[in-house]
Amino acid sequence: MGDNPASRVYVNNKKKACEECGFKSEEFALPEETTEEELLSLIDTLNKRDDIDGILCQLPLPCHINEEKVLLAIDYSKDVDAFHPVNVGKIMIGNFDFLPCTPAGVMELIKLTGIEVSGKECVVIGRSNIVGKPQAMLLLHANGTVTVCHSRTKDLASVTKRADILIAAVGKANFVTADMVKTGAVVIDVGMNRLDGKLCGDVKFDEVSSVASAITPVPGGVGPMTIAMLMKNTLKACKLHNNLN
Ligand code: L34
Repeated sequence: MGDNPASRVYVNNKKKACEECGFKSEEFALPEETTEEELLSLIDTLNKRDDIDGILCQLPLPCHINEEKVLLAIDYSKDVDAFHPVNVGKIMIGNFDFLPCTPAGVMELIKLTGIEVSGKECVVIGRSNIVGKPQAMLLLHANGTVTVCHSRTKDLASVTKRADILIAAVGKANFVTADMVKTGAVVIDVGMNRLDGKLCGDVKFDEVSSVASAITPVPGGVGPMTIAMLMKNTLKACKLHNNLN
């Protein structure tokens, strides 16, 4: 909804991925001035359509829209973002249908690289509902020892330096510098910032990559994994709705 250039790129990437997977996707690009009632009414229609397995409302929404209300309106069995409170709760107790795409993508990156999480010191910088909080929960499920840092954390570098696995989800370009990272740490950059029109992450890649044992780039790191996990959730939703398994 609205005219956010970054959202445009992300949504296009999602539509492309759907095509590659053989999923049918429909985009409803609503103008900025659409009312909350109109948006909720569209969601209601999509909730009721049997031929729709997954619904995603790309964030951020314009400020006259109550985001919480919108996320709550999406049928939680079609909630391929896993942002509905029912799905958030299920993640908390470890009995979930859908995992939130970005944190799940991070876990997949770690797993496929052969890196063990169990028993490791995991530090997440950022406590958003979309990344930081669910990320901490997934690391905990994988038996990591998890610390969540945020803007009120005292002596941040002393905490991040403990990390065997460091996840940066701050939203500030080049925020994580080499002096904040332990030698040999695994560094995952969730940031998606524009600096003078150029896309960059939360981690100062050039200097941190000389300290880390593994590091993800931006672009070409967590972003594409987010989309891959969205496809995985969508397939899962389709199977659930059609009793295929
Ligand atoms: N509802 N809103 C909802 N679900 C989501 O999962 C998202 N997110 C975040 C923003 N709002 C959302 C995304 O899809 C961020 N995000 C996202 C998705 C894809 C990419 C980045 C963020 C991506 O494709 N990144 C590419 C580069 C893109 C570019 O050129 O700008 C990459 O290689 O990192």
